[in-house]
Amino acid sequence: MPADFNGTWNLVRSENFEGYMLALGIDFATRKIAKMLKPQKVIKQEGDSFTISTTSTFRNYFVQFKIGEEFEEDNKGLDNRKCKSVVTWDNEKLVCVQTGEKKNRGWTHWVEGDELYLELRCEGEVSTQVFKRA
Ligand code: VLP
Repeated sequence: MPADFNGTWNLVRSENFEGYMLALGIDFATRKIAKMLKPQKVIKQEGDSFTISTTSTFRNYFVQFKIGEEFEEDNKGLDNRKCKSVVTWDNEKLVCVQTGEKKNRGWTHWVEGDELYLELRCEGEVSTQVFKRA
């Protein structure tokens, strides 16, 4: 039985988001705003099909995928770089590899108790975000 990510999740803490944004080349002004945000994620999971909407007072981002099926990701409103993404299961974790201009880019989601974790990776930087059920 894979983990159940369904639900509405609010950011409660984050580590090294600044480092991740720097690795992505996000400009100073945008980073100053982005690091103050408390985004909300709404995840819908039906078998191996997922939608993840991340919303905030500043920008929103939506992604839709099926496990194991590569898709074009535009990262619109984030760094706007296109990449080819694929999400797979690693036991109970969802692992996304984002192949493109940036090396070692991707993310991992997992649930621990009532918390949703998101590890964001780019080049040598790793940021961890923790969300709680709304
Ligand atoms: C861009 C980099 C902040 C910073 C400026 C905009 C959308 C997995 C995945 C969904 C993400 C999180 C994106 C963080 C990139 C910041 C606007 C923040 C709100 O989540 O849940 O594909 O990629």
